[in-house]
Amino acid sequence: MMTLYEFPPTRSIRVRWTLQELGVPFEAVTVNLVKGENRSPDYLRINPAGKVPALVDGDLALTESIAIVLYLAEKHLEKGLLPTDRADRARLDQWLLFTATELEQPLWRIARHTALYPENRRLPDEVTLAREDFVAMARVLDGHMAGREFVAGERVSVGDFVLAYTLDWANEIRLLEQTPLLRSYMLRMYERPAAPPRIAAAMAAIGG
Ligand SMILES: N[C@@H](CCC(=O)N[C@@H](CS)C(=O)NCC(=O)O)C(=O)O
Repeated sequence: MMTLYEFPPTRSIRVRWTLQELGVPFEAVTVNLVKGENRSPDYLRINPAGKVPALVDGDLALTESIAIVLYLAEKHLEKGLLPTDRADRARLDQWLLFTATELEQPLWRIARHTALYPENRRLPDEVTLAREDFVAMARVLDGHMAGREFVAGERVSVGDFVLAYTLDWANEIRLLEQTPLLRSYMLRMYERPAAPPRIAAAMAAIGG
């Protein structure tokens, strides 16, 4: 049985989403970041970075949400969460990297400079710049998504779960207002029966 180490509002949602879409059994362990459980010696043995998510599958302890969802989709290739066409697979990798570097990084900079760094070290200009960076790259994605149902190929893939979660994060800080197409794509993805709770619901559940 695989074990997912998660904390619901975080990037672990990407992995839970993938596991639920695959319909495979897994054990879920909550690593409460608010209580600092990610810094316990036991958890640091699984992920020395002290971050969630992590997935343990037999002898394999894997970190990095995108590496984990790709592993899961490859392990259960028959479930069709990866494009079979070589060009579509390359496009999937392209958009996964775009999501991690061009979309998620500005969101992470905003989170750090509004909430995570010590108050006296936060840089308001960095937040303004990161918001601009996000919107510029969201517009590029918006152009790509015009007339498309899924981010890569003609079927849903793990790229859609990673992207929809990231867009939900952006939506939480009102960064999708200029790209309504991306917002409706994100909402459509979360209507899937196997979708996890939205970030706002996960936050409410932990009293955030
Ligand atoms: N690139 C990593 C990022 C993981 C990450 O930064 N997780 C955050 C929550 S979204 C975390 O565990 N933070 C705890 C900490 O840094 O102490 C991934 O995608 O898995």
